[in-house]
Amino acid sequence: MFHLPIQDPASATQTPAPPPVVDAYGQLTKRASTFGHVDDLFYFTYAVCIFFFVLIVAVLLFSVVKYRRRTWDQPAASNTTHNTPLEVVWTVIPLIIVMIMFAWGYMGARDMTIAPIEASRNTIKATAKQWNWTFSYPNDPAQSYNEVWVEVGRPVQFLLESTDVLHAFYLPSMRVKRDVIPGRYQTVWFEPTEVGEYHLFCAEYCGKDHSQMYAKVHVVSAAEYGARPWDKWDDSTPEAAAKSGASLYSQICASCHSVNGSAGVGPTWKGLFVKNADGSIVGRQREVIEGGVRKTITIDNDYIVESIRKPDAKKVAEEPYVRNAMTAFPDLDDRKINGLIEYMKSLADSK
Ligand code: HEC
Ligand SMILES: [Cu+2]
Repeated sequence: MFHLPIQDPASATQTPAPPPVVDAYGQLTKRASTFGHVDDLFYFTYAVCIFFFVLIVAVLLFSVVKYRRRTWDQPAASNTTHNTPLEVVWTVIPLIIVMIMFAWGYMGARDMTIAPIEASRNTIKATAKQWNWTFSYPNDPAQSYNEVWVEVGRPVQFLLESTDVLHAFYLPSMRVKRDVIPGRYQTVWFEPTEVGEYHLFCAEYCGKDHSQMYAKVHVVSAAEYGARPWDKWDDSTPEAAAKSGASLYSQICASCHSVNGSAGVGPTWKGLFVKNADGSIVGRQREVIEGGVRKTITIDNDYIVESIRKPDAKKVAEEPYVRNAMTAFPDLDDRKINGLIEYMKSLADSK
């Protein structure tokens, strides 16, 4: 509803329009040099299905016409109940076909998850959580949210992590899909061949906003990649920090927190801070439960930081949020949290 994960016009990067997205068969065009088996196996399975469909329907129709009962008292032409050679044939042939699909798919899945050395040296971590994606680049403190940049022609590995429930990393243009499983790392790799923008989807139903859990994948030239386009955090002034915070909010907090006073999964941010007549900004009172004890606190920076890093320490005790939980964002660094706080404070003015 108020969740627009991949829109950020101010910072949109210039990439040429991607070439046509579907091939002659209406399939989404493949943009990776890797995993040709996905399409081959798809067409093989498709051909097998069409072949058997036509064969079975043809035999069925033929039999219906040829062996139909011509008069009401006509006795059955045959009472055969078994035919061992025929049964062996129709068991063994499908078994062979299914084993071909299995072996082909298994080898393909293995190729997709065991990365070559160039790809493992270029590993981007993708953290999935309800309902967004966070990307961390090799040896780089800056992260991006619901947008990721990869270099054209360079194999890349994704290390997949979930901080809450099952998700799945699905990038159809690159023909890769991999479950993201809480409590363990999964990997997947590919080599993009075409500059452009592609969609990454969550392909495992993961709750209310699962359908909003998609990200944009920018495949860019080496020069553009070298400029670290994901590092957009500006906190040179409190206003700039609030603006950066607002953009981060819309990417990873807006699915649960509104800024206009309406109720979401979590409390609205409007009115967390209020502006006094003298211009000073102070936090409102909040009923919380800490260690099972209900108390009233005044919202301040420490409380916000704690709510983001350790949301369970003080749970909001006000209806209807008391039953809802927030999962921690342990990866957000101080600069990001400061930007979010500046943004919350900037809302103090809004009536
Ligand atoms: C999956 C839903 C969800 C997401 C996403 C989420 N929150 Fe929350 N948040 C909640 C819920 C539910 C509560 C209230 C219950 C509690 O304290 O855990 C809450 C409480 C809070 C509080 C305490 C607010 C108060 O009114 O006392 C802060 C601060 C907060 N969240 C910040 C954030 C920030 C910053 C982000 C983005 C980085 C974020 N939240 C993303 C669900 C979410
Ligand atoms: Cu998901």
